[in-house]
Amino acid sequence: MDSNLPFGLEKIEHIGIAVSELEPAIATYTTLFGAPPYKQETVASQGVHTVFFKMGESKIELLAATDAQSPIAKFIAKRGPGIHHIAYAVKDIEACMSHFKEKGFTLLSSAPVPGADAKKIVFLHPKDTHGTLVELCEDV
Ligand code: CMX
Repeated sequence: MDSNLPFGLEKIEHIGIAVSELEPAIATYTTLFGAPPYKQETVASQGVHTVFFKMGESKIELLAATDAQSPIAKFIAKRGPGIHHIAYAVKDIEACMSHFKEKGFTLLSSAPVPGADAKKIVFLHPKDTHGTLVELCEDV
């Protein structure tokens, strides 16, 4: 279904999975996908080490905390490892932010911030999206 551009979510860009330890998780997902990750990147501003796997158009991002203050460390302490967020590609992130703010969603930053894999990103608070953290991302 085509979204009502420029405000809609276009497609799932990736699914983020919070892991306690990166190396065993990389080994597990390398076995599952039959291929190693295509990218590893630390985003210090978000407190995350990220590792990306690709199958066709689908991407999985493993996320490990860089330190105890990381949102990933807090997430794992509270809920355990597992699916952390769903990231959706959008065409115009600023337009989406204005639109969703007007619709009553809580944006976790007032402007897009740098994300992994050459994206600018923003999160919607999970309390507004029925318990799932939503990331909007646009290619830089
Ligand atoms: N998915 C679903 N619910 C989540 C969640 C997540 N990823 N993270 C937190 N929550 C829930 C908590 O369980 C809690 O629920 P209850 O009130 O029912 O207990 C509630 O949200 C508040 O959680 P909290 O532990 O008190 O944490 P904070 O309010 O301090 O922060 C959040 C929560 C989502 C605002 C924060 O984690 C955040 O800003 N996240 C966005 C940034 C981020 O996650 N960056 C890492 C990824 C970076 C990347 O992909 O590049």
